[in-house]
Amino acid sequence: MAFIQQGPRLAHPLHHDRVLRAWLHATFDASERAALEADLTALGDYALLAHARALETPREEPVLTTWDAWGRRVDRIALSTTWREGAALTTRHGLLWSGQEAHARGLQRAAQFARVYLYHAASAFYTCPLAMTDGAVAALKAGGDSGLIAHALPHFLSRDADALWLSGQWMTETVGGSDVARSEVEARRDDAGRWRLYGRKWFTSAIVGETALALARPAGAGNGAHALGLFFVETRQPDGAWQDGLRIQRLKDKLGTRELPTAEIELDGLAATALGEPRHGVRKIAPMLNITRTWNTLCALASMRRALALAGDYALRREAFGGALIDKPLHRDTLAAMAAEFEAAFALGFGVARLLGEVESGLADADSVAAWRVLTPLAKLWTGKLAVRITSECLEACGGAGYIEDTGLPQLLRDAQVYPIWEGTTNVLALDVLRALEDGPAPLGAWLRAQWPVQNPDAAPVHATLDAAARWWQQARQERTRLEAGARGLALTLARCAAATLLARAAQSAGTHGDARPAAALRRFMEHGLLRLPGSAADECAAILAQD
Ligand code: MFK
Repeated sequence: MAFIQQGPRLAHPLHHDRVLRAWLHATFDASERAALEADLTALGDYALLAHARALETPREEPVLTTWDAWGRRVDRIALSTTWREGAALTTRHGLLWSGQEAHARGLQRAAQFARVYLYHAASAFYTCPLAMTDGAVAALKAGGDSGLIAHALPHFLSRDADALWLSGQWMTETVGGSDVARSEVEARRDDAGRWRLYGRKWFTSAIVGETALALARPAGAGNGAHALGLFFVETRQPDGAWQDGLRIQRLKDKLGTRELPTAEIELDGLAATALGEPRHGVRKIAPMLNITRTWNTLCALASMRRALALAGDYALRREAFGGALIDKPLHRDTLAAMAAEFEAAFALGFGVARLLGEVESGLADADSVAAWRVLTPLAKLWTGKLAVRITSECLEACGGAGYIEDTGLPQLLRDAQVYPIWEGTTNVLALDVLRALEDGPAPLGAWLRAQWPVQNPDAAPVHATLDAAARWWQQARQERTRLEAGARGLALTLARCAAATLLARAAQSAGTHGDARPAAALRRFMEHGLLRLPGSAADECAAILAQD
């Protein structure tokens, strides 16, 4: 009989993820773990089901129907099965509400993001509107409008699927998604004094959300970010029809995340509520950005983990050149190199999630708050890039099958390409790191040093790299162009130092239980190098780019 290769099989994402299990063990006490277990197991079960379904059924994509048969404008969006299951799973297993529960040690975000990590790869990016809804909770809380908070938060954090509201984040316009200070959508008061929005939003994920936070410029307010307001809108009328003044023009034809209905919309008098004075909209939406960037990080980790799990399983099943792939030294080395990078990224991503909970609970001191502010964009930018690299390499580890659609593997790479782009590109986030590092990298360096387990020999190269980063910043700060040009290198260096530090803590904790694997991952990660600062050749950009 002709040879038929077995495809990779997905093991239970909770029971067979040693990195996650060790982290759960190190973070929560036994009773907390027992309380979490039911949700995490159910989300892992769902991941298995969704994976099998995706392989067996034709891929679904959202469909926009603009007009009904009788000529009425309806803008109806038909969603995929996974998306239709999203609200029930979210509310039942606490994808949103668990992040706001009080916890004596501020671990509510850690518990929430463990759920996100298990759900994401199965969710067909239903996690995108969840991220934005979570961000809207933060922005509304920071805005302090008690009426609006009482109106919206019980829905955002509902445990009842029928009561759940999702929120969009309407920032990006035709002028772009990075320099949002140029936003053109206008806010005007109507005769009754009510704000109404006019103009086009060019990229609105989660268009099916019942609400959104929108940046808009009050008429006559002038240019720039300070002259933008932040507005809360409700998208639906009580009977479920769209509000007057909101039209879905088309769904975006994206490289990946194709089950996610991202839309272009036209606003023609949509009623809106200003969050406080309609000024400083970017400052007001910033709390949302930091939350969605944390989701981005955890979702990037989840995608990496899924790709590594499949490539790892494939290496056990695939025989070539007289033996299993996993026994081929070079293939094993390639997988181990990726796994070490992933394990370091996991330590950083979950470290940021945990820190977020401590900050929000008022348990973090000023140095930790400052560290969290910088670590959030660092984690997002590094994990976003790493997800593309790792998913690409995992496809290659499956050979030609990795390039064939109905193995389900190519989608991993297409989807991963979104992580470095949305919620701030790598370069925009590197510049945000400069913004957050006001006094340079030295305070973050000091905070990281304090996290190291005592007398750990791996600390020395990390500390030396942090010193090098601080020296580079001292020199580069004299010349803004140099500082900006090197911002990505600085950010990647700091991200790797932070990841090494947090992985060292995980390794120490695992070591007390006789588990030497995280320590081995740390050594391998350090071997890949920490330093990514630009060298002197970077000053020759203009010469390199010059054309005849
Ligand atoms: C599954 C996963 C999840 C996620 C899915 C989401 C899909 C959504 C798709 C999209 O919408 S993609 C488009 C996403 N766009 C962005 O994320 C925006 C990217 N651009 C930036 O982040 C720019 O850095 C920024 C718009 C913030 C720059 O604007 P400005 O006006 O040049 O910034 P400026 O003047 O430096 O900052 C304005 C204020 O905000 C300052 O405060 P003050 O007014 O008090 O001085 C800043 O300190 C503050 N700020 C900016 N970024 C902040 C921040 N504060 C805290 N945290 C931050 N990250």
